[in-house]
Amino acid sequence: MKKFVIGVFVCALVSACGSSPTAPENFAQIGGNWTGTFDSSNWNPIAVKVNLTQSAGSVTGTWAGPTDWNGTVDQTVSVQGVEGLKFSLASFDVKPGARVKLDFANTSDMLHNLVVVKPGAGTKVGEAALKLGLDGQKLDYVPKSDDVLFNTSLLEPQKVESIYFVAPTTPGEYQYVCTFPGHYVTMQGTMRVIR
Ligand SMILES: [Cu+2]
Repeated sequence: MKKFVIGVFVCALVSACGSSPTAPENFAQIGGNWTGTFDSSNWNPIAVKVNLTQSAGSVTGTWAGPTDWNGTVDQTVSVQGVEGLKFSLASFDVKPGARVKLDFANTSDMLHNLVVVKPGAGTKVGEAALKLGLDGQKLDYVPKSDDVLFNTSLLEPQKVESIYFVAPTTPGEYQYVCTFPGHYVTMQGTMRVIR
């Protein structure tokens, strides 16, 4: 999995701050303070992610999304990881092929991610994450699997991350799951792709 660092967060706070971030091909020029990584093998229709950091109630870092989206997002969805090992939404709907911005906020005091998987694959992917063992942490507990469609990073408490993806074109009941070991048992939801 190829990852590019596409920015440096809060340069002013880092003494060894380098030159300003350069957006890779296909990416909008982004100003200000921000950080992000994206997985080039996951470019359209897979998620592009931007990590945003929350401080004093405000989110630092903005991004209009992939350049070829021309600043348009068809749908924005906000989901939180909440206390009690749950997602704040049991389900949400997206249209087939929609350009989706998904804001994931971890408002609990545990580590969480959000992994969108193929229909029916939530538990399977959760179990695969359990078997990652010592490799799990560096993979954000996301197993390498064709069942995984889009995912956020593993977020510490009070962190926010937005990912951008093109929804599957095939309608169905996809699932999202937190793959931090053991959480998949209760941390699952349904992303309905529906016309
Ligand atoms: Cu979790």
